[in-house]
Order: sequence, then structure tokens, then C-alpha cells
Amino acid sequence: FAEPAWWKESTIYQVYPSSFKSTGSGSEPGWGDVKGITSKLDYLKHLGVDIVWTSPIYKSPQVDMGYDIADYYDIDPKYGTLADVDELIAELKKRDMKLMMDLVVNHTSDQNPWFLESRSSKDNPKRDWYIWQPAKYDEQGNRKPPNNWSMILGEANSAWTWDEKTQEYFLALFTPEQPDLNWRNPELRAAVHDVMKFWLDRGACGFRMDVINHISKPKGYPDAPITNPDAPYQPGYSLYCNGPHMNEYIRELNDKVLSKYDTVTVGEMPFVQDPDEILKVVGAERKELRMIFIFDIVDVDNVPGSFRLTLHKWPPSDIRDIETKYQRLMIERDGWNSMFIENHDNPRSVSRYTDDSDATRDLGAKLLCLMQTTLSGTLYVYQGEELGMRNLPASVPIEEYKDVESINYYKKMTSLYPNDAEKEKWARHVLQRKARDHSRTPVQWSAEANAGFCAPETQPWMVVNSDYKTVNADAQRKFSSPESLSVLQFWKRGLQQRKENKDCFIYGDFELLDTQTEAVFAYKRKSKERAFVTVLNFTGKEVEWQVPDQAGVSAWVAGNYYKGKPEGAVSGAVKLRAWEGLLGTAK
Ligand code: TEU
Repeated sequence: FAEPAWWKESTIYQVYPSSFKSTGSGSEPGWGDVKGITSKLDYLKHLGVDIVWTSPIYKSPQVDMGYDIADYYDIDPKYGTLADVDELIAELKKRDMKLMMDLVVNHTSDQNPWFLESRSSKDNPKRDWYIWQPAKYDEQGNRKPPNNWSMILGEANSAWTWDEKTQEYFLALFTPEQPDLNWRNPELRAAVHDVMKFWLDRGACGFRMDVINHISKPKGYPDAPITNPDAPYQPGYSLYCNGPHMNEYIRELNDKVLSKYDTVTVGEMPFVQDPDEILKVVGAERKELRMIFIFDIVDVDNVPGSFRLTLHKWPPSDIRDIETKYQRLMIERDGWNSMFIENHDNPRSVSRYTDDSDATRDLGAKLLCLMQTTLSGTLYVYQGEELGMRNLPASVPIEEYKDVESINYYKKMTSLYPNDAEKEKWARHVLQRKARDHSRTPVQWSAEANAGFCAPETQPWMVVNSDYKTVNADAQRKFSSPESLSVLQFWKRGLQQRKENKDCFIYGDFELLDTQTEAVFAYKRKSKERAFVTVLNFTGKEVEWQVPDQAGVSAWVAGNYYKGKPEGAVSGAVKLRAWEGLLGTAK
């Protein structure tokens, strides 16, 4: 069994600050602000949250919603001031809670003074803090970027941007306004260490590290393999994810900074699936990061090897197979992992993994809660997930999508296929399923105007989901029925149950109970003292499930169809209704 630690047992709640809560204390009306986070700490404490992770609140031109940082040492006026952050940290502390910051150091904003200096001349001392390369030329003498890598948030474009003044290309993997930092340069690395110390000294408990596996690019910037022969540029993930010096740079973060504090760290690591590669980072003896975000579960509906804005049909057993793989990695090989299915880069989980129609949304959200609260890994809850918030409906016009990735995708599709109504419709369909915008709509606090997110007379920066009159925190807090709990109440109970039985749910053994039934994910969690069994029907159809002998269920204790104890047989055949989930105690 894994060694106990506070950061394994903590429930971490992700705040997407622009959409969380606006008190009007920032410079922009209709934006969430830091005081808004502080104003909701009692709500979060009541839910069972230990750590608040906030997406970037630093000074930023907001090309990519703060993932383009112009000043690591100050807060964007839209969110408030440094004093507001100090107040947030103090208020968290009063409630025995902590603050985790987002550390975005694969790239900066093109408005960051580091980059302004770097691009000012070829002999500027900070020139080498970013990745500059000379142009290539084809036979006709046309200028070409140094290689064929495509931009991540707009794959029709090159990852390289030409700089007229100094006549070189710079690498900017995400958008041209987010130039990549050159981690080969030791001065740059020391500057990153300083940023980290600044925030830890101020009271942050650690960092979520944005695309930390992109920091080491391969020498010579070779071309990426051609995955789409019709596209002008190709995804370069296989080359720059987990690059040659990545582990060395991460270990240095630990030696120079992290080891001097008691921190929690989680590295965002897209496109890594090899357990040995993962263990190099999170293996207990490696001392690199506490855990990472592995993307398999959120990549489940992407065309394999392709971009996120694609649709791919997947069987429900994919969820079982993915979760099982990583449960074993943690428990049997002494690594640690994060448990998450939602964040600001993905559609809403209830819309994606279950059925978000009015009749089943509630059940789907609770099913996902039951799964997450009974599996190992540090648990991450994304704002609104605890309310079962869902994707924007198809009726919302395309102009309401604000994310740079969505905008670039729609532009690409409509310019690639001009006057093609079918293709345009398809593009809108893909965005309605997969856009990052769905998780970025304002949190629905109440049935009041603007869902209580900001003042009634203020226009929120993003459209509020039209279902807010029924789906909101206020209604779910007050909800009362003899048959069931609201999604919010179910989450609160689930988180509490997880803590009370952490020997099983956090540190316990994991045993998969069924590899055959396509629809069902069933598993046993076991400690020295006791055991639990979770059974989840991941389809909208009724399934008859044979309880296997080794399950040894003694009683059902919770389920998403029930407020109290579920009825039904504990052995033999059990009828699982659409999206039904059960939790039982076991021998
Ligand atoms: O995301 C990195 C990332 O690779 C994806 O989650 C990305 O959003 C997706 O592949 C796009 O299709 C992180 C941040 O979480 C994201 O919000 C930023 O846009 C990105 O890095 C750049 O900082």
C-alpha cells in the first residue's frame, strides 16, 4: 500500500477564475475576480474541498485566457490585486484550506518583458530565453518555417512565427502570442525557479504545471511524421512531449525549489501513456512531481493521434480499461496519480460520458461522482461539476464561443470549405460536443439574473447556460426529496465517505470484478480492515449483471437512484437501470 500523505488525501477544486464569481471588484465588469473566490470559501469548505487550484490570474493579454502570462509577479487587474490574493490565502488558512497556483512556464505571453527583450535584437542577453531559428527556403526560394510542426490551438497554421525585425522564426506551439521558452538556457531556468519561490513564499501550497512535458524540445527540431497528408502542417506531439531533458529539468525544480517546501505538484502531461515514462516522473523514489494529469480519459473521443476537435465513437468499456490501467500503476508500482474527468479544456463530463438530457442528467452526474470518489488518486473537482453542469445547447449561436481554439477551428473549416452548408453544420456540431467553451460558462449559483454569477445589470463575459433556472447551486443546496439527493448533496456525501474510508478509497487495493460486460465497470477496493464494491452501468439501457463470487457484497449502502440504502439482491443477478451506480460494503 502507498505511503500516506496529505496531498494524496486532499480534494482539489479547480476554479476557472473568469467564470467562477464576480463581485465587481476587478477592472472588468462581468468577469470573475479573486474576491469572488474568497466569497465562496464557505460553500467549498461545506462541499469538502481542501485545496483550491485557480487557473492563471496573472497579468495577461488573455489571448488564451491567462495561459499567456505577461507578468508572473502580478495579478491581472481584471481579477483584482495582489492584496486580494493575500486575503484569499489568509481566508483559506482560517478554514484549514490551501491555494494551488497555475504555473505556466512552457511559454509566456508575447507581451512579457522577457520576450520583448528577446525579440528586440539578436544579441540581446535574453535572445536565447526563447527558441529562435533561421528560415528554410524551398527550390523556388520561398521562405519556409524550420519544420512542419503545426500550431496546437489552430492546426492549419505553423508552430513557427516569423519575426520581421530580426529575420528569424520563433517557436510558439499554442498560438503566435505564446512563444515557447528555451529551457536549455540555465538563466531562464533560474528565472522560473524564482517565480516559484515567490509564490510559495507568499503562501501557495504548490503548483499545477501547465504542459510541463513540452519543455524539452528535440535537438535540431526534426519534422514530425505525416499523419494527415492533406494538411499543411503536422502534430509534433511525438517529438516534443517528454523530450530528451525533461526529467532533468523537472528534477532540478525539485532540487532548487520544491524540496525546500512541503508542496503539492501536478504536471499536465498530454500524450503520455507508457507506464515507465510516467513512473519516471511520479515514482515515489524519483522526487520529480507528486502526480500528473494523464490524458487518456479526456482523449477517449478524439480520432486517435489527431486533434481534440474531432469525434470518435468509443465503447463504454474504454472508461473501465483506462481507469484500471492507472489504478494499478499507482497501487502496484508505487506511483501516484490524479483522478479527474473534467477541466477548463474539455466539455462537461455529464454531456460527454453519460446522457445530459433532462431525464438522465442528474443520474449521469452522480454516476461519475460515484466512480471518482471510490477510485484512488488525488481527486480533482472542476467548478460546476459538483452541480452536474452540462454543455451549452446546440441552439447557442457560434458567436458565443469565445475560445481561441474554437474560433480558429471554425475559421479553418469555413475557409477550407467555403459555402459548404454541410461542413459548416458539422463544424458547429463538433464544437457543441467538444469545445473548451462548455466548461468556461459562468458558474450557476442561483436562479437569479445571470445565474447569480455577476450583478443583474452586468453582461457576463460569456453566455450563461439557459438551464440555470433549474441547474444551480442554490436550488441544489435546498433540494429536499424523500427519494434522492441533489447532485451537489450527492457530491458532498461522496467526498465525506471517501475521507471516512480513505484506507479503502484512497489507499486500498484495486480489483477489477468484470472484464466481460461491455456496459459495466465494477471493482472492489480493499484495505486490511474492510472492503467496498462499486458497480457502474455506463449505458442508458437496463443491464442484468451477475454479481461475481469474489465481490462478496454484504449490503448495498449507496446508489445514484437512492437517498438512503439501495434495495436489491447482493448476489446472483442484479438489475441495473440506465446509468445506475451502486456502492456496497463487502467481505
Ligand atoms: O493545455 C494544454 C493542452 O495540451 C490541452 O489541454 C489543450 O487545451 C488541448 O490539447 C487543445 O486541443 C494547457 C492549458 O490547460 C490550456 O488551457 C492552454 O490553452 C494550453 O495549455 C496553453 O497554455
